[in-house]
Amino acid sequence: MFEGASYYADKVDTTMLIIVGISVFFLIGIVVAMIYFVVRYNHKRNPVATQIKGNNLLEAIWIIIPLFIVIGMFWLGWKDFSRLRKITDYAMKIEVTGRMWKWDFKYPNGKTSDTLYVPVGKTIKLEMRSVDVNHAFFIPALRMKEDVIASRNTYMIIEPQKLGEYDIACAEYCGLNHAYMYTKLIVVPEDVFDAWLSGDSTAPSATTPTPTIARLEPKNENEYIKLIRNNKNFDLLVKYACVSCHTVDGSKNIGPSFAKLASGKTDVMRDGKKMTIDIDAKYLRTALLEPDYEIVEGYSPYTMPTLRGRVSENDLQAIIDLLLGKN
Ligand code: HEC
Ligand SMILES: [Cu+2]
Repeated sequence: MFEGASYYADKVDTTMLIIVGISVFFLIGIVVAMIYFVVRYNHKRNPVATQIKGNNLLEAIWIIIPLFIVIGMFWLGWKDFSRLRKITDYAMKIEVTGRMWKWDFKYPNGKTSDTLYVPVGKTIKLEMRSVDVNHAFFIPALRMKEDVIASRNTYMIIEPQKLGEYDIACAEYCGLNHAYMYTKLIVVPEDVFDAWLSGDSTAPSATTPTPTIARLEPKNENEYIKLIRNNKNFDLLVKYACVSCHTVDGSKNIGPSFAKLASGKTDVMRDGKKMTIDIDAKYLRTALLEPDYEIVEGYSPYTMPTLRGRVSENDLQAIIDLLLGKN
């Protein structure tokens, strides 16, 4: 189906599939029953109409069962949506302005753009307003849509978890050039985003490399193990239970040993493709926040829990520095 770029998108897809499944089930059931009744009780076979006066038990059943089914559907949609709506510890607020016929984005430091750039793995609040008529801000890859209404502020919380470029559209007919209200959501690694936000003139694309990213220089494995063990933040690996899956001494556990990072490179699968990646701050950040984006060869996805939402930026940076062999 269409690509989803957040956990929320996957949940929307699941909810959607369940509801479509229930609908198809009843569609088929009702049509089959209808055809059966048409054939069985047509005028030739059943010349004298049968009068049925009602059946309280049957009526109660077909009120109560559908009631539970629709309450279930409501619950499926509501539980994650309400969680998302209530998030208050977002990392950044971006102002979105809809106008005929263009979107504008304004970042916390005052920078503006007409393409929406966001760092991957962060929770972002979009505060939206329209300066003219009603529009609707729609990001299909995130399965998110919200009206942008003249004279009222609305908002949307997004948590893009996958690097890439995604469509943004206006989903409410707003005049002659409504169709021009297409732009892009560009999800980039956080350091790329920071460099762009703080004034780097070139607009990043999802794959822009940055010269500033700290790299892990290849090291002798024993030397690297010593660096990790002696790091002042070693305790963080215990605090976040990393060591229950990763060893430091090179032996294999549920996850690859941290000692294997010493070579400065790692073999991973991304979207089913095998590749060798340099170990740098960007790779590690993604590995920690989006463990299933790149899977280390020979290991299973959906095993490593994301640190997203349970780590402070300081701790996250400290773990990355530690794994880079810094002090
Ligand atoms: C439940 C087990 C589990 C826990 C807990 C866990 N990981 Fe992982 N980790 C894995 C597995 C499995 C892989 C390999 C599959 C993958 O890439 O997701 C992995 C991969 C990694 C990689 C990529 C390594 C490489 O060779 O490229 C890094 C870095 C990493 N984990 C760091 C951490 C850190 C830091 C923590 C603690 C905050 C942690 N992990 C917690 C299971 C775990
Ligand atoms: Cu519009």
